Order: sequence, then C-alpha cells, then structure tokens
Amino acid sequence: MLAPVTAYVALGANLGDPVETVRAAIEALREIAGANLIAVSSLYRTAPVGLRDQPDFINAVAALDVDGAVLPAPTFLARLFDIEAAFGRVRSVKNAPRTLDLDLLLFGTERSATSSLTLPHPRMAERAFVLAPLAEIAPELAIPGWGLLTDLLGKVSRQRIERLP
Ligand code: PH2
Ligand code: MG
Ligand code: MG
Repeated sequence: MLAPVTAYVALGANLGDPVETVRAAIEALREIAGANLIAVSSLYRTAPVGLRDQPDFINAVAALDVDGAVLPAPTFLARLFDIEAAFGRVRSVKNAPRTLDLDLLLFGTERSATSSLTLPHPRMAERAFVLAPLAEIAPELAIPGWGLLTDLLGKVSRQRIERLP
C-alpha cells in the first residue's frame, strides 16, 4: 500500500447482543480488502443520544489504513454499508435502534459534503460516544475544521458513557 490513508470508523449497536455484534463487526472490518485494521478502542456502554427512549448502545472506534487508490472514500463507505447489511441492519427512521451502525468519521484529512458522504462526520464533534473511544486510539488527533480532539472532549463530559473492562 503506497501512502495509505487512515480512516476512522465508529461502531454502534443497541439491539440483540450488542457486545457480540460490535466484536464481530470489528472482525468484519479486518476482512475488508484494500484496508488494514490498525487500532481498535475499548467497548463503551453509552446513553442513547437523540431518541432517548431506546436501549443503551455499545460503541467503539476502529482505525484502518486504507489504500486510497483501491478504496476511495465512497467505495470504502460502500464496504461499511455491506457489513451493516450482513448484520441485518434495516434502515427505518433516523436514530432508531439498530443491530449495527458503522459511521465513517474521518478519511485522512479529506473534507467532503456530497449528498451521500460528509467528511468529517457532521455530528462526531458533539458525541462523547465517538470522541472518547477515538481519543483512546488517537489522542493527538486534530479534526479538520474543528480542532483538537482533546478540546472537543471537554465539551461533552456530561454525556453518560462507561468503558467496559
Ligand atoms: N447513534 C445514533 C444516535 N444516537 N447514541 C449512542 N449512545 N450511540 C450511538 O451509536 C448512537 C446514538 C445515530 O447513529
Ligand atoms: Mg450513526
Ligand atoms: Mg450510520
């Protein structure tokens, strides 16, 4: 892989056995051709953000080195949707409970705002369930347009999240 791009992916699940689902989804990320899984955070139990009346989520963040020639961001995103589909994700209402949600947070320093892909992920900076696991694997990270991850984390400290042992 010549000059790989580091992509960060958020994993979330709150139906069925979400711990098992997130663990299995991490293994599925490992199998993506043209990408190498390089880091995975701990799993976190997190209070639902948005639609409150649903079970707690299990969340984590993974980092992958991606061959941008084989897998440009939209193609990489399509691989993530394939994995969601394989885990039985049905897209109903926005923010509804889900068996597995994979969100592309960052693709190197790429910024994009197409109808199908916004980079960085437009809501990542306000979500402790994304920022805390991300800080675990990339503490020095700066988010294009928003600044240092550690500064953003300070602003979401009231959201309930608990790192699983
Ligand atoms: N995902 C959402 C909406 N709310 N809340 C938590 N705690 N974790 C999530 O992954 C999550 C959420 C939309 O994708
Ligand atoms: Mg999501
Ligand atoms: Mg999603």
